[in-house]
Amino acid sequence: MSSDSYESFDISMEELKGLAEACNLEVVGEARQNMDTEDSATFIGIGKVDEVREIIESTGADAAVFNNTLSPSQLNNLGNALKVEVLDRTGLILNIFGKRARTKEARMQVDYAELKYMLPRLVGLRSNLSRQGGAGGSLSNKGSGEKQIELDRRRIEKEMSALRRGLKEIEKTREVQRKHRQNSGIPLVSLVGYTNAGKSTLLNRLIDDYSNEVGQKVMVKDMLFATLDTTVRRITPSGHREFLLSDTVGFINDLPTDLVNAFHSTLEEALYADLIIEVVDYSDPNYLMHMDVTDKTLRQLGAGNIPRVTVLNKAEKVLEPSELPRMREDRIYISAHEGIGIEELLALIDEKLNEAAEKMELLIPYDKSRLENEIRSHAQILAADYRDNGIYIEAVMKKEYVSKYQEFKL
Ligand SMILES: Nc1nc2c(ncn2[C@@H]2O[C@H](COP(=O)(O)OP(=O)(O)OP(=O)(O)O)[C@@H](O)[C@H]2O)c(=O)[nH]1
Ligand SMILES: [Mg+2]
Repeated sequence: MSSDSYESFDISMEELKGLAEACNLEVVGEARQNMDTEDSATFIGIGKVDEVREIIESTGADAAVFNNTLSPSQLNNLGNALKVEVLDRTGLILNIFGKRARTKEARMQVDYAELKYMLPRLVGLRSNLSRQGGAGGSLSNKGSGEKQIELDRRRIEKEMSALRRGLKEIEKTREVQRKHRQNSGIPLVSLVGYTNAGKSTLLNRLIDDYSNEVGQKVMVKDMLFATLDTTVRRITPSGHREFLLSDTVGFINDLPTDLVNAFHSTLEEALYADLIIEVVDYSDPNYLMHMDVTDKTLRQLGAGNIPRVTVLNKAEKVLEPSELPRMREDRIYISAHEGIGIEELLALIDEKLNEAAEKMELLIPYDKSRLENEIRSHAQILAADYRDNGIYIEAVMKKEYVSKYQEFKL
């Protein structure tokens, strides 16, 4: 039991059910164990193993899912004792990601994480196979088994390094795209938050109302980890500054480290944002814990200091329509699904982006004309004109650049 209290353990078990459902598993029974120290062989102790076996026999379950990370030998021992597929939390999340990955990058990231997960578990896999084959336990066989494991290990390591190389290549392409985006001077706003909070719903809502890319909506589903890859769309709200909006993989408590590492390039998308929109499912009783996890994850990624707006979504389930939208400093209560509070959110985004940027009118003398390209590389150009006395530029640029061009200000 990794959680520090009964309450958080309950939440975590509830979430485990959600994860199992996202994996197309129906939950038919549950057992709990409370021990000071875990059992090194079976994690839950032999008495509890018997209890779980009884549940499996009476319900006809095909799999047993554990809420903790199990060691390779624990997975192996439990598989032998329970005679069904045994998954731990990491295995379950990997399974969901494996089912859901669509783009080449997501696919490769999941493959990599799966192989990394499998590597230390090879011994168990092999011994299971040889037992099933009825090879018996003769000593000569043991030698060939070890050799086989060694071969498997080498094959997997080779595959992993090929994947790593492939991912590096994709990362390079992504960097070029990012540079290109930065050069456009259009600010980047990133949707982040706990899985199932409504990030993709909000993106779709904004695409519907404020984008030319209406045909390019993203998938919305009432399940954990519906989105695995990153989508960026251009939003052009009338009367406000346009911006690019990105939607990416959601966060969850105890996201396995291997997955965080594998998905680092996808997750770090938030690092390059001018503004982060943190989407929260306000109707979820655990929304404060979700905010905590999101905050920790952002800080882990190094995105803790980026300006942030918090969107408390699904608020129509909790508050009366007359109370919506509600705003409190950098928090706004909306319903992405019902389209309530969208205008107000856009105004807040605009305000936040403007806090970090300034509109300037400049006149650059012709002997300093190289500055024109420099400005174009980081600012959004609203107008440019080659006049007799210099190059006139009207641009919106980040505050940090403003002082550099002070002497050319009109
Ligand atoms: N009642 C209500 N439901 C909402 C609202 N916004 C989103 N939903 C529902 O919440 C579920 C999850 O929405 P998504 O947009 O897929 O959530 P997400 O944050 O992108 O989730 P992942 O991609 O899985 O991380 C869907 O069933 C949506 O229809 C809302 O404002 N009110
Ligand atoms: Mg989504």
